[in-house]
Amino acid sequence: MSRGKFITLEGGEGVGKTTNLVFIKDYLEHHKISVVVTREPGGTALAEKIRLLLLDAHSETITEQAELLLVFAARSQHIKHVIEPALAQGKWVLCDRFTDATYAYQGGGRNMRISTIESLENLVQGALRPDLTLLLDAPVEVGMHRAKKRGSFDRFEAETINFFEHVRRAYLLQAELYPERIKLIRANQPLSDVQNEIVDAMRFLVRNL
Ligand code: T5A
Repeated sequence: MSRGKFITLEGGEGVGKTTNLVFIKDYLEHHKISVVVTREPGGTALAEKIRLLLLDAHSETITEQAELLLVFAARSQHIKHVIEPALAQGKWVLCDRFTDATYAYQGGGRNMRISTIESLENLVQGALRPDLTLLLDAPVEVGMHRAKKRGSFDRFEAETINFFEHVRRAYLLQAELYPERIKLIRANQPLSDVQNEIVDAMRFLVRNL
């Protein structure tokens, strides 16, 4: 049995990752592909607990190092218990955020050293990298406006516009560094146009089945 494909969705707050995850799952299943949908931080019982630690506001400040290590601790559980087993069974894994988010938020937003993130990436993931990453990009205000409609903000969403500008810039830099893997999707368009771009970006993976 051939190994499944690993697809990740990335982008700043409120750009439409969760909305389009459902669309992509339906698209792949229409092509008779068995899909596991998951998310980061999270995806296992323990990793979901770490997600709560990361997203909830606490009276004790979380250091930047602790935040980075928590993200990778959750990722380690997720890879071992969900992602790798599914790929080995020939299933495709569709993941709402992965390590590009760490480069964007902890690298760009928190200004942590890229070499530190790279070391943890290699330690935790070995050779595992996504086969395709769809980077939904929109101006920060557009995403924040959409996210606001949902109500209260989590610990990241409460950050400044400046923080999210750095996050966006770091995501775009990742796309420049890995043009083969990361496909830029213009998320500041009507949903149907966003989804047409997504289908175009996925076509080569599906065609090669
Ligand atoms: N994090 C995560 C790190 O710091 N480091 C890491 O390594 C990782 C993995 C996770 C947080 O953790 C941080 C980053 C994050 O802050 P999350 O819940 O995964 O949080 O991420 P959020 O960005 O908070 O998720 P959101 O649900 O806010 O955003 P989505 O999923 O991008 O947006 P979605 O689909 O919910 O859409 C938002 C609204 O916009 C509408 C939707 O209907 C919805 O109402 N919408 C559109 N409206 C008009 N036109 C379109 N094209 C639209 N597309 C969607």
